[in-house]
Amino acid sequence: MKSYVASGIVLIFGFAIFPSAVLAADPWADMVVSYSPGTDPAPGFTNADAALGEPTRDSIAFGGFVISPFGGAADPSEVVSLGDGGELVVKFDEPVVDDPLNPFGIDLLVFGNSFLGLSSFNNDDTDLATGPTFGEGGVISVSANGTDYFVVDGIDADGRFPTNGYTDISIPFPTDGNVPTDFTKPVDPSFDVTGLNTAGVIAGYDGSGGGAGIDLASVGLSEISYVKVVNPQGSGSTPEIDGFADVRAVPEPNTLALLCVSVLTSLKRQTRRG
Ligand SMILES: [Ca+2]
Ligand SMILES: [Ca+2]
Ligand SMILES: [Ca+2]
Ligand SMILES: [Ca+2]
Repeated sequence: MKSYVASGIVLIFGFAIFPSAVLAADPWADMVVSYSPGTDPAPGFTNADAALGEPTRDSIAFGGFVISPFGGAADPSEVVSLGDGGELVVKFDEPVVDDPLNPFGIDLLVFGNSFLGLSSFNNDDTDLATGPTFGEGGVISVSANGTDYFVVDGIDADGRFPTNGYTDISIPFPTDGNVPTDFTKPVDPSFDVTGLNTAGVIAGYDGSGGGAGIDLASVGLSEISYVKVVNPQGSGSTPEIDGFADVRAVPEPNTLALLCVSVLTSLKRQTRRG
């Protein structure tokens, strides 16, 4: 009887507090539908599966380093490149939903290997973000059915905000991190990095792992399962893609309090019954 009650509790907590975690087996893209490298992708970076699963936190390139907003993923096992005219289409097993409880209205995150400009390279707190993000474009479009795609205007796939692996870093090029960021949490789109040192940038990320944030409402869709990234012919750049994430809904404090009350009430009921 006790074990029955215990599993009931887990179920209650799971449904009450992490509804999207229960629905989504994992929040990352699950399948490559198609990949066309285009002309002259970054040499060797043509493994499309690199865009599936969790974005890169620690790169194995150059002997290994920690991903920060100042240095992105750089190994062919981590990112896939789109040459001139290249195109990548991925699919999520569970739909990405335009959930009103998603932070800043952002529902989908696309991760590239962009990085922030720096005023100097002392690798300490005197190095300041100059403002611009060094990305390489990539036009994002989304689709519910895999046939009808809607272009997301003004948001580059390999652009703002650069990926960050850990919240406890204080220099631009750290060799280690202990507290992982949340790749399902968007950065506040109004955050301006200009003039901030690493600690300031990390504080502004507020635990997020970065990524280009997309509000599905902006294209009039309530949910999508397919994401396409195109490098238009003649763009002059070669975007890299690291991964895609379904943003995790965050219940408002009032909702959370109510859920806790209801969980406690049902626990009491179960205890009485047992
Ligand atoms: Ca998934
Ligand atoms: Ca939204
Ligand atoms: Ca890039
Ligand atoms: Ca990846």
